[in-house]
Amino acid sequence: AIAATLGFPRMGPRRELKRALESFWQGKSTEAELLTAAADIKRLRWQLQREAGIDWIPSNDFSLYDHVLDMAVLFDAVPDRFRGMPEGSLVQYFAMARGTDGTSALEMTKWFDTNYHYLVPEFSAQQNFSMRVNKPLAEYLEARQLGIETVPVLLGPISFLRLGKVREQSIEPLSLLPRLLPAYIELLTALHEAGSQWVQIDEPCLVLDLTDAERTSLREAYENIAAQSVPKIMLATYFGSIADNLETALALPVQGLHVDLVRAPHQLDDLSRHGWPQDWRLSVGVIDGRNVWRADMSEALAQVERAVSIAGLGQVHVAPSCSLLHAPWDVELESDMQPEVKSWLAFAVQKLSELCVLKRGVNDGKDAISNHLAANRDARASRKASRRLHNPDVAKRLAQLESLPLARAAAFAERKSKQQEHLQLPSFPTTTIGSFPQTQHVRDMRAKWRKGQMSDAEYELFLQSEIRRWIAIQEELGLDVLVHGEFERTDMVEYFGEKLDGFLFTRHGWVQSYGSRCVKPPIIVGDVARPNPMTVSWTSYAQSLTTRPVKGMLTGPVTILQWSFVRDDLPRDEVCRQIALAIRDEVLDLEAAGIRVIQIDEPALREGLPLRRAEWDSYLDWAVRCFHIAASGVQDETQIHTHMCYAEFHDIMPAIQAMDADVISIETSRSHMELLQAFEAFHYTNDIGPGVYDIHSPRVPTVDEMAGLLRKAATVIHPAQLWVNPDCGLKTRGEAETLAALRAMVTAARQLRHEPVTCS
Ligand code: THG
Ligand code: ZN
Repeated sequence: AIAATLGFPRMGPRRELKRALESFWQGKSTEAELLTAAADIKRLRWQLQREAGIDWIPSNDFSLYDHVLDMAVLFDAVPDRFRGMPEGSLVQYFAMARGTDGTSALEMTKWFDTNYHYLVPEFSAQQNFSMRVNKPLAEYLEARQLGIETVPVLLGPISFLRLGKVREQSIEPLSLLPRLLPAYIELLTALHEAGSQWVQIDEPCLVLDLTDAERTSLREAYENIAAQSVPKIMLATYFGSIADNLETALALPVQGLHVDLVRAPHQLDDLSRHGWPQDWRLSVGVIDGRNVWRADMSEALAQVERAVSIAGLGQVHVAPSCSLLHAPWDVELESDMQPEVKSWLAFAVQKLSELCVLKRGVNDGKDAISNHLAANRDARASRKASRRLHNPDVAKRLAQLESLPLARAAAFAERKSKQQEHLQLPSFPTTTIGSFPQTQHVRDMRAKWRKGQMSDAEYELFLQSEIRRWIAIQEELGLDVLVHGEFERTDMVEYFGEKLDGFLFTRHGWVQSYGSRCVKPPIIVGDVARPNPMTVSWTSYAQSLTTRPVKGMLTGPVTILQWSFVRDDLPRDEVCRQIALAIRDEVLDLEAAGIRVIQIDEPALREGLPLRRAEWDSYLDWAVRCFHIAASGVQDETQIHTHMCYAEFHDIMPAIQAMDADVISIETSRSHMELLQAFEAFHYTNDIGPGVYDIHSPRVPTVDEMAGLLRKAATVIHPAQLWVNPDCGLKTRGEAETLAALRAMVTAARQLRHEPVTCS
């Protein structure tokens, strides 16, 4: 058996790629300097893998921005608006990724159920594909120059098309396959001619529900490819079970299949039942590419041995479940972390060693790795026994959940009138999503405080002065429901994790989110509990400064779960209920402190949706229940808001309704209120704030634009249900543009208040 990886993190141990990109974008470095930095990172990744003992080392898994964008550019799927730019240049590439003053970027969306975002290829009805600068070949040769034979990784033609969109929506992306295939074959032929024996073709769409037409397209694609002189093909699936697509996959003219045994361990049963094609390589993903825990090595070894019994020793690849892109780089960088805790964790570099130990175990026998197995058992036992894991109070509260009424006491209509009595809001009430611009000044002060150059008291005074300044601004702008501005928070999930028991933190555990942007997910290691209030003092302080209602701002349980690395010794829904109870405590403390409007954000609710439809209902059941646990303890008079972004709602409307938030704010402005179609088809009864302007752009929208969007919304949703707000938090915006945009937004709301009711 050999050890294989499917992809490696791109940022570098200290996010060198992020620095190189941002410096280039700011004009502080040249293209040559950027490319040199990228080459250094690529070399480091290859050498690390080779030195660890990995036999199957990928190339072309690196990208300056995104691997899906790379494929679009490679095959010339460049929308017309980018055509004026130098063809094939970095200027054009980054314009597609990030937009320019006059040109909007490609749309960005979540890569399957991860927190990584890819750029959505935009095709047209007249789309022609041709091979341009051959990046996969260049990287393959670049590695060979360093003496490292690599396996080029390509996104498969079916997944590539399926992840894209045709501008003319009546046309199915897969209908473009016959036009894509010649370019795809040209790419594979070039790799073959350069000496590449194997390629890894990722078809993660094989773990989704596929139609018969899609299966036919798969056969068509691979039969056409196999008819040419191309490298041997390892077909990679990940993030779930290939399940009912197994038969299709095993009938394709390829030479190997990768399966994700972490997400779907039973797949080996399916394979052995079906019969393994002779001479095919079987790549078994036994090391979790999506989480940070050390593997259970004896269990992983048993799986690998099982794979050997199916495919034969010479045909087995010991591999991570998916690309290591989704794991942080190296736990050894965590110099402040307790050694015991470190011994529980495996980041990308540690996962390489795990793979190589397993390879030795299966090739040379268990005895050859007995010391590793023993150390692994000890580390796992130490984690299991750790006092960090168990909090008897949490278990007790979870057991009592059954007897808790988990819905609001009164129906929405009754709550709404009680809330209105207290809040006295005008029609088309205005608010914001929670955060105000985190200026360089705010960041500098936080950095000083973190470094100990500023006392806690001084830092608190500074934050209070920012809150004071922004309460005055909001009153002057005429907003109706105010917020404190969240100046004390970096990433919202990190902020709450730091205040809760049961979480671990890293200093360098960055994971790419999109382009140069990274997140540092907290690690949920033990039972989650809230020892002390987390937000009450900031919100109460803000409320003490104004007679208008101040909205308390919390992150919801599903989002905290979804954006953390989660312990693997409890089911996710149980961990989520623990978080929900902690948030419930915070909600009740806010209410007791006199806060009458509380927002519980759930931007990640949609991305947590299982990839297979058959599993949706059970997920939505517990996710919605967790929202109820968090939200339902309050009195009728307390108004619960929630916020969601980047979501397509139409297929989960019943769940959104079941959350029963008094007000939901959603991102709609980029799609010009298209999202509201969902609310048209489904009769949603509670209040809604469809975002009236896109906070991702520095452009200040006009009063007319926003009033126009509101009028459009009012044709679908009763005006009495409508709120007026931007479509997301304003943390990343500048102060001047934020003030101008909010001023215009309030003016638009006032206009609508004076217009005769026109609708539904
Ligand atoms: N938090 C977490 N996950 C997320 C988001 C979030 N996933 C979806 C979406 N929001 C992703 N968006 C972003 C936006 C900005 C940044 C990261 C993800 C970002 N990161 C800083 C960077 O890379 O420079 C680092 C942040 C920091 O210093 O703490 O700007 O909001 N968990
Ligand atoms: Zn948002």
